[in-house]
Amino acid sequence: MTHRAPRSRLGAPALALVLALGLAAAGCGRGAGAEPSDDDAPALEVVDAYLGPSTGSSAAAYLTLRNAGGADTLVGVSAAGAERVELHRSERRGGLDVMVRVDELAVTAGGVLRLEPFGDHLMLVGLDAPLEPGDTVALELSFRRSAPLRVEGEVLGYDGVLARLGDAT
Ligand SMILES: [Cu+2]
Repeated sequence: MTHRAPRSRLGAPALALVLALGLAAAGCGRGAGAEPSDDDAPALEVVDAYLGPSTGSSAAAYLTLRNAGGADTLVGVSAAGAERVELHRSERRGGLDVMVRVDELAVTAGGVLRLEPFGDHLMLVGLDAPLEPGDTVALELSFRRSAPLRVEGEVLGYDGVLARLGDAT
């Protein structure tokens, strides 16, 4: 991971990502420049969880997982008021952007897993009731190594979701 960004060629979103990655690496240990290795204990933190408004009985959820420690894997998510939560990966296949349901998403040592619009994301399926801007939803994330993490996500309108793209949170 490089901390030197060629500023002239990077737009704001790319620069924000570089900064976020730098912060994660800086928080990883006491020793300067000590990168966590895969076998170190993971040190996960969820920041900025939010959802889009529901369409039908489903809704997309987004969050950022920062890992200041060793490698881990997100193996499942549950949400209050939803029958289940699927992990979706966005991939480009034959010139088309498609969503692929996956069983797990990797969180690399010292890395950041971003679940964001047009990228990998969560999908709440089988909602009890429609989700509208201002609602909050309790999510629980399960990992292969770490204890489960609970987080509250706020439901945003579509404009609010799009405004998060490129945010350096
Ligand atoms: Cu999806």
